[in-house]
Amino acid sequence: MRPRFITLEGGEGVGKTTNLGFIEDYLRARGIDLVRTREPGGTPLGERVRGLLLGDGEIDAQAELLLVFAARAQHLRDVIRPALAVGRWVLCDRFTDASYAYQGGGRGVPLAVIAQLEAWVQAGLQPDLTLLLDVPVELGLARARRRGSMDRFEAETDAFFQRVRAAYRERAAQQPRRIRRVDASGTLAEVQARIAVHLDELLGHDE
Ligand code: Z5A
Repeated sequence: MRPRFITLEGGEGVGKTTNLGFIEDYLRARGIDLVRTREPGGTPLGERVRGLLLGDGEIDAQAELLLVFAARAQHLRDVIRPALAVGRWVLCDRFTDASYAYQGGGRGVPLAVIAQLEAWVQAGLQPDLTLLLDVPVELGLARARRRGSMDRFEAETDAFFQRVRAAYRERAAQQPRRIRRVDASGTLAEVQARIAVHLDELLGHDE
């Protein structure tokens, strides 16, 4: 079976981390060998960049965008492309759709600039499937804030997260084959049943 590149996206508190474990188990139970990774992060350099991005202090929007793409370039070279090349699936917590949502929608960076970096760094590589976990901003923030200490993004305003959500939903509407919006409100069991439908569809393509 051709290896697949799956990404998980969404705003704050949508349950990405919680559901990544479910997706990993679901795929492994069906005999799929996969690499689970995340952005920003996934490599020693990427994890250091992540520390900078989530830490305290102001970061210019252009600098923020370049940092996420710097980490992504290393991640693609060291983790994502090598895994796919040897037939392993890749399951990644956030990828370039997050740059469009957070730096584009949230910070107002022109989408054309992000598209240029995407073309340069990814050279045509795109996820096969992106699951966009979607909940109203108020619900996601309430879940995220219950967890306690907040990082630099989580301290942003509600208006910022409304723009992030709108940008994600717009991308899903523009690329409906790749980006599947999953209603992530409701119980975990309900959300996971919705996710499984998309995984089954992807798995079914090779059967
Ligand atoms: N970023 C960027 O700006 N540009 C980029 O290009 C990239 C990233 C790649 C770090 O991401 C930041 O990087 C991110 C954008 C920026 N912004 N922030 N912050 P991250 O993915 O590491 O951070 P995060 O969004 O905060 O993810 P998270 O901490 O892993 O949260 P989550 O995955 O959305 O949620 P969770 O931890 O799985 O769940 C939250 C809580 O809700 C938890 O207590 C769960 O038990 C609970 N939960 C989950 N599902 C349910 C349901 N269905 N019902 C009830 N409760 C639930």
